[in-house]
Amino acid sequence: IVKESCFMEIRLWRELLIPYELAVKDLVMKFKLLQKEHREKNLYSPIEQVTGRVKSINSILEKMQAKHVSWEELEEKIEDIAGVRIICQFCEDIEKVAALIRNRSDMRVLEEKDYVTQGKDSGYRSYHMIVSYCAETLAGKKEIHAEIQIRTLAMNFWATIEHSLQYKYKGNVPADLAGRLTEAANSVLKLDEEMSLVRSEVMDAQKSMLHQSNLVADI
Ligand code: 0O2
Repeated sequence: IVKESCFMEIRLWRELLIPYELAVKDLVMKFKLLQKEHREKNLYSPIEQVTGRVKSINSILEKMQAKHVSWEELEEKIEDIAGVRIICQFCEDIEKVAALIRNRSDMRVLEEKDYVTQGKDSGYRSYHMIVSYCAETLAGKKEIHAEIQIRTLAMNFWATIEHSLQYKYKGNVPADLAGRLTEAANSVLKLDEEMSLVRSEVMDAQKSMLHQSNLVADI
C-alpha cells in the first residue's frame, strides 16, 4: 500500500509540473529568439544569456514548509516553480529587458520586485518579475505563474557563489564568510558601475563585430 501511494504521489507531482516544464521551455526559447532577432538586425542585445529550470520537488516542499503553504495553495503561493533567468551585460540592460517583457502580449506581469536599486540584506541584487503565462498541454490551456530573474553577469556571479555557500552551510553561513560575501557584493556593485561607464564603447564594438559576422554569414 505504501509503495502504491508513493507512485500515486509521484504521478500527481509529474502531472502538476508538466505545464511548468512547458512554460520554462517556451519562455527560454522566446527570450533566446529575442536575442537572435536583435543580433540579426545588427542591434545591441540587452539579453546576454537565458537559462531556465523547474524547481525540484524537494525544493518546492521545503519552501511550502517554510511558508506554511498547503497543497491546495501551492500554485498560487509558490510563484517560482517555473523560473527563467535572463543575464545582461550591463545594469542599464535590466530595465530594457523588463520593458520588453511588459510590452509582450503572450505574458502578463503580475508583480515586479526591484532588488537592483534596493539590494537584499544578504547583498543579493536582481530584478524579479512574476508573470502569468498560458501553457498549452494535452489537457488544454493552463495559466501558470513564472518568475523571471533579470541580472547582470556580475550580479549572477555573486548570487551563484552565495547560493552554493548557503546550500553548503544550510542557510547558516559563518559570520566571517558572510562578511566576505557582503564585501564581495559591494565590489560587484562597484564593478557594474564601472562597466556602465564603458557601456557605449562596448556596445559600439559589439555592433561592428556583429555586422562583420553577419556579412560573412550572408556570403
Ligand atoms: P532557488 O533555489 O533559487 O529556487 P517573498 O515571499 O517574495 O519574500 P520569495 O518567494 O523567496 O520570497 O521571493 P524572493 O525573495 O524574490 O526570492 C526568490 C528567488 O530569488 C530565490 O528562490 C532565489 O533564487 C533568489 N534569491 C532571493 N534572495 C536571494 C539571496 O539572498 N541569495 C541568492 N543567491 N538568491 C536569492 P529560492 O526558492 O530561495 O531559491
